[in-house]
Amino acid sequence: MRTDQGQPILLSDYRPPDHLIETVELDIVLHRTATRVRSRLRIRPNPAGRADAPLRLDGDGLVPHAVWLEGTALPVTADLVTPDRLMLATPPRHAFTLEVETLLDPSANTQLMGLYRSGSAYCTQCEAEGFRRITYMLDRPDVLAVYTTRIEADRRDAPVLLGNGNCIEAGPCPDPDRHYAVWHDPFPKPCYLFALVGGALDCLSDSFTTASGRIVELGIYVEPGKTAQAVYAMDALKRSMRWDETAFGREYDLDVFNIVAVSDFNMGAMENKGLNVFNDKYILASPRTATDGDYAGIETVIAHEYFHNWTGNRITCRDWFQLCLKEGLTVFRDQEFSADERSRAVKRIADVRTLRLRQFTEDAGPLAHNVRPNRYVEINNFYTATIYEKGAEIIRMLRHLIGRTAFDQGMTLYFDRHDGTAATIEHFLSCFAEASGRDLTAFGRWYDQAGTPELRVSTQFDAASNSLVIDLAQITAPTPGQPSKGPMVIPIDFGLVDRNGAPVRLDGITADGLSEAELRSGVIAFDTPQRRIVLRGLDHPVVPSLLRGFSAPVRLVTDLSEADLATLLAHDSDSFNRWQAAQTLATRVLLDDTARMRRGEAAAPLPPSLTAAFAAVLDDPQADPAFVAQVLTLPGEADLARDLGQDVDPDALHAAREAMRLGLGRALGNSLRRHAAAPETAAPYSPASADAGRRALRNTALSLLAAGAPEEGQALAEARFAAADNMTDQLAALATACLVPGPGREDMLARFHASFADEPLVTDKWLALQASIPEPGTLDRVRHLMTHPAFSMGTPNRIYALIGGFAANQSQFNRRDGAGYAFLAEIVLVLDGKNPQVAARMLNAFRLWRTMESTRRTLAEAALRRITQQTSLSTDVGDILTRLLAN
Ligand code: B3K
Ligand code: ZN
Repeated sequence: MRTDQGQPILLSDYRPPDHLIETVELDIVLHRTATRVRSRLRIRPNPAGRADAPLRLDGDGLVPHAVWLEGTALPVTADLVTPDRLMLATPPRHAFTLEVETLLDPSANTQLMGLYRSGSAYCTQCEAEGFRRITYMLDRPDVLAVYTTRIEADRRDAPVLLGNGNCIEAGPCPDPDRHYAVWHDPFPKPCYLFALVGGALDCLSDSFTTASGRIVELGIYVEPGKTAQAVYAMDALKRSMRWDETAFGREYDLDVFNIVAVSDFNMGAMENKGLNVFNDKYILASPRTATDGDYAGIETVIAHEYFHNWTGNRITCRDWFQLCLKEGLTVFRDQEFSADERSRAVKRIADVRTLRLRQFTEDAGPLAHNVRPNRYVEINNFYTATIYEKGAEIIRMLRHLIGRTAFDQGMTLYFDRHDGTAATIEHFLSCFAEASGRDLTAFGRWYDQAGTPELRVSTQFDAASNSLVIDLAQITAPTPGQPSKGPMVIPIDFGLVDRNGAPVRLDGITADGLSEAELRSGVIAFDTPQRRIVLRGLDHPVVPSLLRGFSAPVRLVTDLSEADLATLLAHDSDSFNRWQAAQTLATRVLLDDTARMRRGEAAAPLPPSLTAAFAAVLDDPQADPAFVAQVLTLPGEADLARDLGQDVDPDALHAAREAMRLGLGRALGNSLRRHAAAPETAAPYSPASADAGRRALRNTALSLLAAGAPEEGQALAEARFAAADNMTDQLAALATACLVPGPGREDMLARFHASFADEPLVTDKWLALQASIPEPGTLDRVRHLMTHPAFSMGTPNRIYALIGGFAANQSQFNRRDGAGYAFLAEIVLVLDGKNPQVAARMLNAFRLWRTMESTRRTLAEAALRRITQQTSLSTDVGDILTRLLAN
């Protein structure tokens, strides 16, 4: 445990380091329980720091053995070194060398930070502050050093030895059972990008020739026997490398690029320079074991980590407050990559779904924070949807506002100017201000003001004057620590559609309240609390299509009529807004029905206009199947809960949503049947997006059909389950079958598990699916599954699947008797002693507890307070708890 626990770190306290570290030479002798690390640091005073400052290196639970200053051994006393820091009160005033030897036990490292064992391999995770668990260091991202790493190990224990950069030497040790490798990374980097791996791993090799002709050796290392499952990841890697050259002009810069897949990993993957380490969930795929969604996830994460080589590694962050500088930008880049590789419209819809589910929900509760926080207690708790997803939205808005040309110029300027440095948001924004000639000061508020702005729009067509009046208003509700908010610069991409669905050209109309540039570009830069826009010269009524492509991360509240929304759903040239119109129509009905259910009434019959609108999309032979599947997927229960905002009864929400699924299932039965029963193509499985889209529609139609006609749906699901030649269809069929209680589903679950008992990643699907069943028996089922040999509290993937799956099950986690809350509290307490990062992540399930109706709210609070009673909570869990419970 660290001693600086619980002390907030403030952005306003930032000072440049007093010392710089030029080189780090590591000599690491791997051993399962006693790894020896010798570190040799070349340190010099920083001219930009304080003169005569002491040197304080960070450590975290280290066992120091010896320290040498300029070759002379120093006595290892507590003045000099403790497990958590190494201090030289009066370090030399010139450059000097400090050597330290520490001893580590990788097998005992259950936090999975620093050096640890996963399966039969040694691996590391250093971001954010894991390097200090390996050796003493100025562990901050603005200290950039050149690393050389010698790794030695028993040949049988670790035949493969990998490090950052290029391998410059390798060979046998004098003891013939041992060998070593030396890796050198010429690019100065912060220590959070350090990595090493050792183990018995198989390698899938390939190569890539960069635009300028450099040949890069590519390797993906996996557990023995699994290279065939890394083929798709390799393909995604090569496509990512090419795309970054064409889209951003960025080439790869080392002779090798290695990826290692491990099965114990706290998050998705890590962008260590030249040596990415991945959760194997984002590498391994075969048609038999991975769904279309898994393939898409692999493509995204491979691209994301690869793109970090420029946005994150070559240009890193000055301090952790600037985390979105690399994360938001890199998410934006991976989203663009996937949009180019797949259907742009469908990708945008999927990204916005994620944004709303994860980020809007975070923004709506006690864990809301700025995209650039100004304070943190535990930085690991800030790898959030706000930093990542909202961070990416800011970049997207910037491009909307200044246009593609200026955006591209700004990016080039950023790469040229800040390569090799640790930068800030100000550095980044000023490149775009220069490139566009615009003042981006007000826009910069997106980084420093939390909360999701609500954009209210009311529209009125005045037939007498042939004009459309649009009133815009924006308001952002208070968030923790920010009681009052200023207006944001909201880019509103807009167009007009006439009542027959034809687009209305903007060049024939005049406008009040819109600048020439706004009218020409079709993007309103709405930056005041209110604005009235009057569009004149319209000879017939029109429907405004606002926020096209979801041009800003705001909650749009419109007064458009059902008929207008139906027009947009049927005809808007912007696919996103077509989908959005369907979501808005459905949400209105769902929230009305929820209120009805709470009054003890039944759901109202579905409005015929709604079923007609859905039917039209479903029956459109021209429509992209993936798009149709998105339209048919109703807003989730968590989204509806967030939209309600208070006095939430998850049972009523669930019932309302099920009632609508049943209604749609019945009303659209014939069309759904046609899609659901559409024969499979004879072609072998391909994860390509067109094929995936067809499967998505077939399976979504099946699920909706089963809601309206359970017996028929169940029979179809069972048949598909048995006949499927790929995991996508098989899992979708199983999920549909799981909604109907009875021996049928239990039998399918058992068969599924038996076929994939030796595939941990498929076991995760099996666990998650059962945890998501919206029935009161689910909690007992989850408890029972925790005793299953396939489950382990030591493996994050298993925990995310079973416990995380349950926490996402709105009606069951939020059970009215509080048993779901009590269960999660129990789990958090057990996990905290083992892996605080994962424990803190699980605690996030409580982020909307205050919006629940009062019985649940009281029970949730009691569960949270029970956790606080535990002495010796980790900083990670303590920080989240404090914020969840703050008034
Ligand atoms: N940068 C890592 C995340 C590290 C999380 C540390 N708790 C992965 C990524 O965003 O690419
Ligand atoms: Zn990232």
